[in-house]
Amino acid sequence: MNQALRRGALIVFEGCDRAGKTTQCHKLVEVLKREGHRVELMKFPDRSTTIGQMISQYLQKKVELEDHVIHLLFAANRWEAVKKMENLLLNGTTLVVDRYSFSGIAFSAAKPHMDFEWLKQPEVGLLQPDLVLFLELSSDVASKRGEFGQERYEQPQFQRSVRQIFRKLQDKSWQVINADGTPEEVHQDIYEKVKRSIELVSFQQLKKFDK
Ligand code: FDM
Repeated sequence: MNQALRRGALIVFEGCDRAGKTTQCHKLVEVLKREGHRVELMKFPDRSTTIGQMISQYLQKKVELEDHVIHLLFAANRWEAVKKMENLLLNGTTLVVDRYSFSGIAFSAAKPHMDFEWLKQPEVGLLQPDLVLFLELSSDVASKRGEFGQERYEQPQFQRSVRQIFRKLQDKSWQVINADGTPEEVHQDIYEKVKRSIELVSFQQLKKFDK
C-alpha cells in the first residue's frame, strides 16, 4: 500500500480531573514517535490563542463570563484549530488530543439551566474522533491522588456531575480505560487500542460531528 495515501488517526483523551490524561497523552506521543509514526500532541483549551487567553482568564477566575458565552468560546477555540487538524490528518499525521468536544459538553451541562441539545450544536461540523479514550478512575484511587487545583471546576461535587454526563455521551468510538493502575499499565492498555485504530482508519474518510 502507498504510505502517502494513509491518513492519520484522531485520538482523543477524555476523563475527569486527575485521571492521568496529560501524562498518558505525552507517553503515547513519545512511544509512537520513537516507532517512527508522524504524530502531534494537541490540547484543548489551547490557551495560546486570543480566544484561549480569554478562556484561561475565566478558568483562573480572573473574569466572569455568562455560561453560554464561555461554552461558545470553548467551541470557538476548537473551530480555530480545525483547518490545521484536517491538514495534518490528511497528510498522515496522527493527532493525540488532550480533551475535546466531550469536555465542552459535559462541563457546561454540569451547570444549572443549560440545555443539553443546545450545548451540542456548536460542535456540529467539527472533526469526529476515530477513538475516544475515556480514562476512568475509581473514587478510592481518586481520593488518594491529592487535592484538586485552584481553577474553576476543580471541585469534587462538580466533577461528580461532569462524570455522570460523560457517561451519557459515550458512543461506539469510546473505549473506557481503567486508570487506577500504574502509568505503565494504563499506557499498555491504551497503546494496543491506539495501534489498532491507526491501522483501521488509515484508508477511511475523515468524519464530522453531525446533528
Ligand atoms: N473545559 C475544557 C471546558 O469546560 N470546556 C471545554 O470545551 C474544554 C476543552 O476546562 F476543567 C474545562 C475542563 C477543565 C478546564 O482543562 C481546563 P485543563 O485540561 O485543566 O487545561
